[in-house]
Amino acid sequence: MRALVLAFGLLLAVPAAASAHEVSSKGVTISHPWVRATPTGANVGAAFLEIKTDASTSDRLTSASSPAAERVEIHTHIMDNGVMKMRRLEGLDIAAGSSHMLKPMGDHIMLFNLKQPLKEGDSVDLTLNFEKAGPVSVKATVEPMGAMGPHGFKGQPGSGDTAQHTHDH
Ligand SMILES: [Cu+2]
Repeated sequence: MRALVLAFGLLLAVPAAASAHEVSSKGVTISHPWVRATPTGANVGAAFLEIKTDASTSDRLTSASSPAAERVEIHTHIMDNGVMKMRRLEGLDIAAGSSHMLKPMGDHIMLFNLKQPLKEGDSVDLTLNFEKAGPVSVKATVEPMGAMGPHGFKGQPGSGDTAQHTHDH
């Protein structure tokens, strides 16, 4: 089933198949979850992903959790007197038929008190809790420090990523 869903996602994503990596539940689809690698000693990380909804589905992200961190919060960035600051959100409303991108300098998921540094190439389990869709669990890939997008973000064709995501297991 999982392989089927992934294969379907790849079909839809052509020609950007290199970055197909998504999980759906009840009209909500999470695409390309990723986190940034953290330096030794850092105990805070950030996760980014895209939340898409079907035309008839609106939902609200109410919380998130991860075994990799003690505490997980939904954050946004706001401008305060010309200074970019992070602010915690109680939730994130996603309108029907929309795509909401959590990305660097925008809304993001913050991981506090990491149990260990996030290493490039690893993956981190992340569960997003939606009001209607319920919990949606994804594996976020750990991208290099300073990355501004998920693997394949720049659309590199034929990256090893494609084969990896079509594995049937
Ligand atoms: Cu934050």
